[in-house]
Amino acid sequence: MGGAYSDTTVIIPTFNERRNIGRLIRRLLKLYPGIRVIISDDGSNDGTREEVMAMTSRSNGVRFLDRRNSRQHGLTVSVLDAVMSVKNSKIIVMDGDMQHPPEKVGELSKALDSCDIAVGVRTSVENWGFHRRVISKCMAYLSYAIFAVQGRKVCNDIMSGFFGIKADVFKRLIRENRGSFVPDGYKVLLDILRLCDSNNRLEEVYYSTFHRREYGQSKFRFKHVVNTLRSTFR
Ligand SMILES: Nc1nc2c(ncn2[C@@H]2O[C@H](COP(=O)(O)OP(=O)(O)O)[C@@H](O)[C@H]2O)c(=O)[nH]1
Ligand SMILES: [Mg+2]
Repeated sequence: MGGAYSDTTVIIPTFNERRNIGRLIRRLLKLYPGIRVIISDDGSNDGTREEVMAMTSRSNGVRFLDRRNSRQHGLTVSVLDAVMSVKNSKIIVMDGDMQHPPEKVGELSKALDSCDIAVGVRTSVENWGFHRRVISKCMAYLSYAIFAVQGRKVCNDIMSGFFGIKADVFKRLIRENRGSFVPDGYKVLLDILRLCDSNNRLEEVYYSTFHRREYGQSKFRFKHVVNTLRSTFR
């Protein structure tokens, strides 16, 4: 398949995103000719699967990774499983609820021409309650401090779920450190930054607002805070 973005695959982990996912995929296909999209779904029961399957029959750039019967569920393991089937040289990871701007995927992809990891850095967050804001800030500062002290890679949005990475770099990290990723974690980027080499180049791509999710509810739970600590201290 030709097109300016035929070197790029977007991986979107999903759980019950029926009302968001169709719009996001259409937007990506429209903005980025030749791009591929993998929806890595953990057994949604709201019709996400049917929504995406209908699109896979219309566009061969879209694939549905059905993890319904997988041994292990979770955001991170869903991304890792998808990575191993990517044939393109660049990978972008983003959420399926329209909180990450599809308009910035192109910039992340271009950044990967000159770096190994490109992190989408949000400058503000829309509509998060007080608790979520405090938890998120505390976790981010803690992880940043621990990583900085250990001489590991850091960036201005260490908790970002929106990033790009060269496929060969990501695959090597998974092959060599599979057991070190926190499979049911929420912060796959933290694992990557903890495990990558100091010579992996990192760039940041700023975007203005982490918008409110379009439909449905966040799946963020207290256990994800614990998992983030595991990602930080491993
Ligand atoms: N495959 C998979 N995706 C998940 C899981 N939990 C959340 N997601 C997806 O991960 C993305 C981020 O989740 P979300 O609930 O929006 O988290 P928040 O933005 O931090 O509140 C969304 O696309 C979710 O559908 C999971 O256990 N498995
Ligand atoms: Mg979200």
